[in-house]
Amino acid sequence: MDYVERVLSELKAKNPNEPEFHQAATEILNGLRPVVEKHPEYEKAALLERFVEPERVVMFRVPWVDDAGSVHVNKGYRVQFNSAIGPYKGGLRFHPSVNLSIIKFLGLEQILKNSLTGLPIGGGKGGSDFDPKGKSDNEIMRFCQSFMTELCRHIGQDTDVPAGDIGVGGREVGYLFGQYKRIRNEHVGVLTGRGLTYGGSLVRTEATGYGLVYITAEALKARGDSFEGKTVVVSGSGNVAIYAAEKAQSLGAKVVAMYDSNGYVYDKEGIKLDVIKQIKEIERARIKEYASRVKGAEYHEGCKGIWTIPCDIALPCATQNEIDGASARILVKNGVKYVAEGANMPTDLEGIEVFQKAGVVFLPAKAANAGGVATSALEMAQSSGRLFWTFEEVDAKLKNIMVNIYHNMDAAAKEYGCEGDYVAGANIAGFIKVATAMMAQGVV
Ligand code: NDP
Ligand code: 2IT
Repeated sequence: MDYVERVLSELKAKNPNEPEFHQAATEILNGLRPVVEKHPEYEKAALLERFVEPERVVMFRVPWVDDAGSVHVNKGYRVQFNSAIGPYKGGLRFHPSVNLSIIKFLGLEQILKNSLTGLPIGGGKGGSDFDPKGKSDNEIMRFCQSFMTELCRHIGQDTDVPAGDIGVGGREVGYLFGQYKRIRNEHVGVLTGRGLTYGGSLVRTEATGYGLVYITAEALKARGDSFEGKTVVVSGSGNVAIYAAEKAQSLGAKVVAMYDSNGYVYDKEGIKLDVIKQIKEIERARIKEYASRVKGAEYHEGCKGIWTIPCDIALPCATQNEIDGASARILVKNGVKYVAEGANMPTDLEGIEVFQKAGVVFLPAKAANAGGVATSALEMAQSSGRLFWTFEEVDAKLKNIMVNIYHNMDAAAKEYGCEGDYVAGANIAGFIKVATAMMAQGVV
């Protein structure tokens, strides 16, 4: 058993019933094998064992009262995974599926993603099994206030800076920030994704989706190609999906399908994003509505069918494990050439293998969706400096970061003998900086 296998088997034994955490750790550590072989000192320092163990896990009760006066209790989490290169940084997810395994997988990924941005941010993640769907604004506000009443003891602008993720957007960040400020009496950059009137950064709303398209455009450019005239399928219809679709369209691609958790819409003329934005961002309604508003569009119940639509580029932007081996095989059969992950871990391990064996250019989440957290770090910089940059300035920095990530992971893959394997390349490029910092800081 080599070092990587030993750490993985110990991790599974010590953390049973955490399948998503096992999956993320397997993908990451397998990619790091050439690095730990080159650096035997890492094993002596138990570096991988420390890397996969969160520095701190906070779990708490979140009681709240609904509009009818009934009392509810949800679970709250914050996993402060790794602070070697900067304060913990990562989103909060509010979704009924949230559990410790999911928050730990997201936190582990976040360490390497944040390192890849080149900015000084460590890795963390949090959330709750609270379901925001169907709740009134007042219920959302009371929940966020209760959640922050506990969380505020554990975070701070130089300690841990949360942001949004699934189910946490501008509205939730606003309520969370309001409660933090009220309890701590500090107006600081303790959350990112804030509104533009109270410390937020231009481009943060668009950043993950735009960044996803910028890095994919760089991969296309390296192969003498572009988004122009390409058929694109985008899964999800939330923050990441909408702005990925918007940027892909602006570069001349045709986005033909999107979904929410009930089903997908197919519009062979190209999805009309103003209609999607109206339904999803303003009305918070179901995507099914699209087919009743746009002539010629089709709605299909269920999500999986979206991957049977032929496309050149697939951008999974909803959630983990939305593309399994079977869906990957259909995409390949239908001629997909590029898959770039907007969501975190949307492709399962079998799906990744199918894409890589078929020669599909596969851009893994920790590189491809790093634009969101990178722009969060730019928001932190603006908050600390008490200044604001223009849209063009932030967008240019974001683009530059995504182009650099592409070339860094490409170079790392080449250097470690796995050219074109961006899963390994991204893991290696992200890990080296974290490992170097951890080694320098001693056994902590
Ligand atoms: P949103 O809440 O804005 O949107 C999520 C979208 O995914 C919705 O369309 C939602 O459908 C769909 N979805 C969620 N869960 C499921 C599910 N189990 N099955 C099918 N569809 C589902 O979240 P974001 O756009 O912010 O996040 C999407 C992904 O991107 C996540 O994986 C997140 O971790 C990742 N990400 C987000 C970043 C950000 O800056 N926001 C940064 C980097 C990554 P429905 O409305 O029906 O629930
Ligand atoms: O998965 C992610 O990178 C995010 N949800 C964004 C995190 C952040 O701190 O902006």
